[in-house]
Amino acid sequence: MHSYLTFSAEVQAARVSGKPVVALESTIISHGMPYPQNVQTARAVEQIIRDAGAVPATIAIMNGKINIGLSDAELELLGQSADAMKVSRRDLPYVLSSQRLGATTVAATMICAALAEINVFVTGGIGGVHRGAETSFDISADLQELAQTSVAVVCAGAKSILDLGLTLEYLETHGVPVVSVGQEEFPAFFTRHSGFPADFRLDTAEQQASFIHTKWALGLRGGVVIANPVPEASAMPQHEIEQMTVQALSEAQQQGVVGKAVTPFLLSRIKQLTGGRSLETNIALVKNNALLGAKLAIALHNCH
Ligand code: PSU
Ligand code: MN
Repeated sequence: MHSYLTFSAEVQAARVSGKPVVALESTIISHGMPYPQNVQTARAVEQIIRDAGAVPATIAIMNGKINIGLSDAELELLGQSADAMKVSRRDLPYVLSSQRLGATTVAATMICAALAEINVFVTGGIGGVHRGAETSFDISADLQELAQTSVAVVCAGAKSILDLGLTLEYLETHGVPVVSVGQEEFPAFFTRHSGFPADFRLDTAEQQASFIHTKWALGLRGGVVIANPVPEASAMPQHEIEQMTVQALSEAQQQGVVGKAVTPFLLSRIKQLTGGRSLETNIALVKNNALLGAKLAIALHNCH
């Protein structure tokens, strides 16, 4: 096993006894939600996975190591630290070699999960092709990672701060299957509807696991997007989100926000504009994804 990896006692025990493990990202903790809701949510999400019979492994970079599973103190440190670096693929060698504190994005969490032989990963929303990418070239490294790293990513779709049509086109070009759960449509994170169909609909964990197992058994490397719509009762009104997204996008442009700062800027601005409501939606959908991820990890475990 890779010398940069270090496992929590809980995850190490799961590896020894062969229990299914579910990876969780940490940018959602450091850059996606405010303290203390971020730490509370991270703990609640881990507990949902345990209660469903799998083992949670929140991933972050600390002291030159990739931590697979965090202790309570480590989770608290990450949740409170103002200077945790947002780490995607290109940032991994820097954060490790400089011994900085790093929170992993979807792309970096997939890389670390694969190194640790974990094949199911739960998050809120994936990155994608940004609106206006034809001039900004802003396309999340998450999409390239999905193209090449063999981890199933459970999410609630992607936020409409992105161009969801172009995001789906990009995934198609790179051979990444997009599977919706319980509906035909690709969900848009805060809402269940994007106006775009997913590639396939698979409602049960067994169907999803069989699909993923088949992909990898064929030697087709790369990820699968499992898009699990936010529960109806927790979804936000479509027009409201769209209005705030347009405002946040224009502010980002006026203020010259570029590069890796774009996504955190938009997420935090939308959070402010919706008051606490978008945060409640965000927490509900991550919990909903955690349950699905645990069931999927168990079903995939039984495929082998
Ligand atoms: N989208 C969300 N919530 C998030 C992110 C995206 O709805 O927290 C985070 C994830 O960590 C994702 C990253 O991998 O932002 C994408 O950033 P970028 O667009 O800079 O690649
Ligand atoms: Mn970007």
